[in-house]
Amino acid sequence: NFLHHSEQPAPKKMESDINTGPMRVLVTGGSGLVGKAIEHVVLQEGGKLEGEEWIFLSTKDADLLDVGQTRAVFEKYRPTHVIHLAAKVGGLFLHMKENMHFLRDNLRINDNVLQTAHEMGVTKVLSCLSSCIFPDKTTYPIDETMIHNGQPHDSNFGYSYAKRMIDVQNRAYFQQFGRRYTAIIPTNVFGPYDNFNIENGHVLSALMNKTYKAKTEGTPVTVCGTGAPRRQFIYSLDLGRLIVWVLREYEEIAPIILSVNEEDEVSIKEAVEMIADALDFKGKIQFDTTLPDGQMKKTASNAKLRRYLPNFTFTPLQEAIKKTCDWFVANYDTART
Ligand code: NAP
Ligand code: GFB
Repeated sequence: NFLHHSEQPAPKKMESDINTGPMRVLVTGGSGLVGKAIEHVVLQEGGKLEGEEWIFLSTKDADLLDVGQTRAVFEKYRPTHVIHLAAKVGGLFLHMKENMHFLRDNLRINDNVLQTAHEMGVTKVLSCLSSCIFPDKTTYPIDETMIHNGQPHDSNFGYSYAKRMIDVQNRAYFQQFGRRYTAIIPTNVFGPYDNFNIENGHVLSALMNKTYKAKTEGTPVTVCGTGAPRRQFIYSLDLGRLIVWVLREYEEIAPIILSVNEEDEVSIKEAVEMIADALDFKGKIQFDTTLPDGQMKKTASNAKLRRYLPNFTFTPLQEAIKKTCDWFVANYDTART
């Protein structure tokens, strides 16, 4: 059906698209895990080109739930391009508690950002979906054409449907106005500036905090669930490098999965052992199987990415976990815990 639009030819450029000057890039959610990684790539790794402006927003600049504040920040910066990361984000346990808030807040943020970008003639918007929004009952590996092929996992249906609507909105802005608004689909992201809160954070950041505390207090580490679920973890700096590439070079409306290879998928248990190594934790690791496993797997194919970037190399997982743990310990007092 019309949503399986990955075969679509790259759309013709709209008059307003032919922006010959340097980019002025507005990054919503610029103060978060992914935003900070893009900032590092742009400012420290030559990601920013001569004459370009990159602006990294947080809620202090504008609460994007509010359409007036959204318009004001767009009018202030007049971006030619937008990387839209801002969202209500959380790990499995926060999702299970607040599906309606995840649905409504993200629908509102996304509509405010996309409609304002359209009204202001933004040339390109790159929004962020997630690999947890795919159908729970599916064949593997999952690819970009399968987003809408069935119900998402019940634990985060609110967030999943809000994210899926970005893909529908992008399609609608293209079909009616020729807007080249697209999206990326990262798998589980981790890295410096993550949310390390034990209750609401994602698995790796929460477990890094738990392991650090266990080492300090001489207590065991408790992993939620069986440790059997499998995930493809992408290091935030690798994702940042790929996002800068997508902004500059990727012309399709259809989303693109940004993930490590399928064979780099690991179990939660294997990831926990890497964290213990990275933090030199030698104590007991126990599994509380009264707690949920959530999705057992959501193996995604990065074949489309490999068609564009066959030689992109990801940071090896153990090395990326070590770098993140070192950052966490060095920044413990200011990290989100
Ligand atoms: P994060 O660290 O929690 O950062 C969220 C960002 O959104 C922060 O900059 C936050 O600003 C901003 N934000 C939240 N509510 C806002 C509002 N009402 N108005 C304006 N800004 C608001 O999240 P993240 O992990 O970087 O996620 C970034 C994007 O990647 C999200 O779209 C997420 O869905 C997607 N993603 C994440 C993962 C993952 O595993 N982390 C995986 C796949 C996709 P403040 O700092 O001011 O709160
Ligand atoms: O990152 P996470 O919370 O979310 O990982 P998802 C949940 C998996 O890690 C489950 C196990 O299998 C949990 O049983 N786990 C073990 C833990 N110990 C812990 C712990 O201490 N904390 C947490 N949080 N999990 C995410 C979405 O789903 O997928 C995000 O919530 C994002 O929004 C991401 O879209 C891609 O991986 O299940």
